[in-house]
Amino acid sequence: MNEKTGRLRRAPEGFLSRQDLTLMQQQGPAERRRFLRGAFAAASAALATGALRAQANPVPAEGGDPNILNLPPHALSLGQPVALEGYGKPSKYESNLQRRQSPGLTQTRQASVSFAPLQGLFGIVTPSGLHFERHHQGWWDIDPSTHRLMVNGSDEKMLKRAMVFTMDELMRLPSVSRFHFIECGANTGMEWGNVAVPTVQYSHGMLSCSEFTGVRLIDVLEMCGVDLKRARFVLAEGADGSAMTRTIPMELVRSGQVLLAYGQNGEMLRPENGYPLRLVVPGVQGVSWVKYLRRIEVGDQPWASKDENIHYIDLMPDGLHRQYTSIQEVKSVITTPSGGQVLLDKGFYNISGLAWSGRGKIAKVDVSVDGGRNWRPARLETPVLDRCLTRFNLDWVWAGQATLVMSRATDDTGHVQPNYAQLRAVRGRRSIYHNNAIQTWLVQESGEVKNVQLS
Ligand SMILES: Nc1nc2c(c(=O)[nH]1)N[C@H]1C(S)=C(S)[C@@H](COP(=O)(O)O)O[C@H]1N2
Ligand SMILES: [Mo]
Repeated sequence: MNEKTGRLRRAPEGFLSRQDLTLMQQQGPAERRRFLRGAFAAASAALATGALRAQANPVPAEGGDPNILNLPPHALSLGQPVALEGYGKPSKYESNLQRRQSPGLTQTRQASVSFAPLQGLFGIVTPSGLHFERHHQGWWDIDPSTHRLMVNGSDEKMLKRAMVFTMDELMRLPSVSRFHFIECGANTGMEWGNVAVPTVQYSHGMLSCSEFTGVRLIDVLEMCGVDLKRARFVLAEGADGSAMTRTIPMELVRSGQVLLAYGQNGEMLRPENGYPLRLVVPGVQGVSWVKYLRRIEVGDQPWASKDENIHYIDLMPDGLHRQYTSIQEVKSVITTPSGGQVLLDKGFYNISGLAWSGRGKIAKVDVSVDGGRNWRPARLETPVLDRCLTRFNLDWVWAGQATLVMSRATDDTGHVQPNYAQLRAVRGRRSIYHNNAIQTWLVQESGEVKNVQLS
């Protein structure tokens, strides 16, 4: 296990031989199950014999007769009592799993970002305390009893009744819960020119996924008497000092996907993620998911706000900037093995990663362990949801030589994740936003994993 970058599990020694595993890779799922059963039986039989006994529990007394087993303290006395009240925390042994800032990336800690430790997460949900953070002017813990959402039109014709809602009023309305990913448009932005960061936390960690609960924006606009023939865009405005205003096309709102969200993973939003109210705009770059949401305006043209003119625009090879490219295109990354981790010995490993698309569901993820010459389909774990992270896994036997591992996702609209050569041919190398290129990790002979790019 690598101290800084999180966990990597390792098969006990003598667990499966390399020949066995190569054989296993060539077999179908039924044979694979039989094979793993057999291998486990052999491993547990081995536990009874000397070498592996120290791993068993109870443990032998130190310096004593190895055949007399002493019970460990946690089997001899009472455990911790339940607290009278309290909020649960992770095990102290998991204290390395933290969201982290990239040292030197930003000049102030208010206009900054912390990255989610993707290398240490399972499944698709990001624990709320590990959700990445991106603030343009620091975060706030706003009193929900004083917070208000105003809904107005840019003129009277757009919307019959401008309204102001309290949180209590919003939470009385019909509510929906949906799992979605949020990815900052600048995720992987440091890697446009060359390899710049060592780990998946820093290369892809401006990405998180939660179950969001809230009210459909379209329902609230209809309460206010929106004229859907005139209204073509909405403006979302945050209550922090960053003047974070974003234009969102009405088609997305009409589809019922855009939410006024107050819930995240079963509880209220975390302050860092916009408590008490944020916009959820599935598939669209994070900047449009306005936090501390205080106002929605309905209009018939884009507002061309600061963050739509000087930021979150794509610098193209001809030197011009492209605006309003807000969809997060199909993308994937292998989180195990990934940069900064170390494989302790050759043998069986579960390659695992995440795939997502701002256009729909993930249809397929292919994995290559030879630098992109051959590809094998990974298993997509359920649930596979619309505009949501999808977990993929693949059996792999590392033979101990230098190996290039990479993943390539395809979504259900047919979009395929590009490699760097393809992406740079269209977008150049000097952009910041919307880098969805295939990520390559080099497993070195030493077992150390490095971030690399294939030209
Ligand atoms: N009010 C407000 N909303 C905001 C921001 C902000 O600074 N202020 N940052 C935006 C950006 S750039 C991103 S990527 C997401 C990040 O959401 P998170 O901090 O919950 O991960 O929030 C967006 N919404
Ligand atoms: Mo962002």
